[in-house]
Amino acid sequence: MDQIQTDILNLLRKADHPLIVPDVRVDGDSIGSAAAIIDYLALVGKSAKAYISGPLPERYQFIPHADKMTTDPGVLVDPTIDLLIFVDCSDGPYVAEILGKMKASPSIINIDHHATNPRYGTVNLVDTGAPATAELVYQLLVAANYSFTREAVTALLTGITFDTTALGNGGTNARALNAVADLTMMGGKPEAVANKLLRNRRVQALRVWGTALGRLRKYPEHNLVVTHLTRADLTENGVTDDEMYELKNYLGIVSETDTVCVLKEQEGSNGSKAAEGAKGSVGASFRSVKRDVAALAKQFGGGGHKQAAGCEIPGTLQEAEATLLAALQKPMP
Ligand SMILES: [Mn+2]
Repeated sequence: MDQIQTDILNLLRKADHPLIVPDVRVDGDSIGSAAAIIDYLALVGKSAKAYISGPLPERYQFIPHADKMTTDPGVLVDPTIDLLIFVDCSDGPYVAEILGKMKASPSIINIDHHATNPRYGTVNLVDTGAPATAELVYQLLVAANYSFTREAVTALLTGITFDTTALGNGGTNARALNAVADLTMMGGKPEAVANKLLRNRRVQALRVWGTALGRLRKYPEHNLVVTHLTRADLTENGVTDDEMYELKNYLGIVSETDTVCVLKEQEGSNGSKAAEGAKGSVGASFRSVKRDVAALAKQFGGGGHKQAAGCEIPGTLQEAEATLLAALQKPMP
């Protein structure tokens, strides 16, 4: 066990009122990592909750300990909180926002695998070689000699499966395969997790995927393909943003170009008004093989991983695409 793991386990064991805070983006890795830590804390006699920024989307309802994840900001003002555990969170302003709402001044554990993590913790377990934060939590629990429950196994498989798109994307490495093999030996069901998390899409949602696929535009000079989704695509078909989430990941896996970009009108942007020049913004998600899309996203105030990143670009869909193409003309800063 290394020193950082020892320090984290000591803080977890010492804490009377720990609170877990997954990243502001509720996703399989942030939620799976949180669930595994809740599970471990229960074993050492602590009933911990996780504070999440928004309700759990339907497809995450199967996550163990979902009942201990709350959107109630009231949990943050509890003056007895003595430990915060951030997982998968490289978002400094979000950490500051959470701390700003608190009455207590707890110790902070920071477990993450993003290169852009600002290391805001009392203890920072930040490892960009990890395929998922859940893999770091897995290593931590191995170091703790934890006898993994079925719940912890499912939670950790969820994190790794999500971030590696079922061991299919560029983030998949030996550590991912090792952890998944080990968790499978413990009785985990990676196929079942992948089905719940990444497959089983509703036909309505797949039709909208089809619309987006039909709009693919290739920019060979940038080794890039771009597509877009309007708010109307979603509302007229009765599908949610969450149901579109995997589109960029599958495009990233199956496209011949280096980089894929999915542009999506943000909620609150009105397509027709935006077209008339009113304010609006576009979410841009990137997946790549070689290009550093984290650096690209950072130019627009976003971030992420080298091969998977995102940002928000002001303007209409057309304007956002033009802005993006202009940024690619220039050499990277
Ligand atoms: Mn992650």
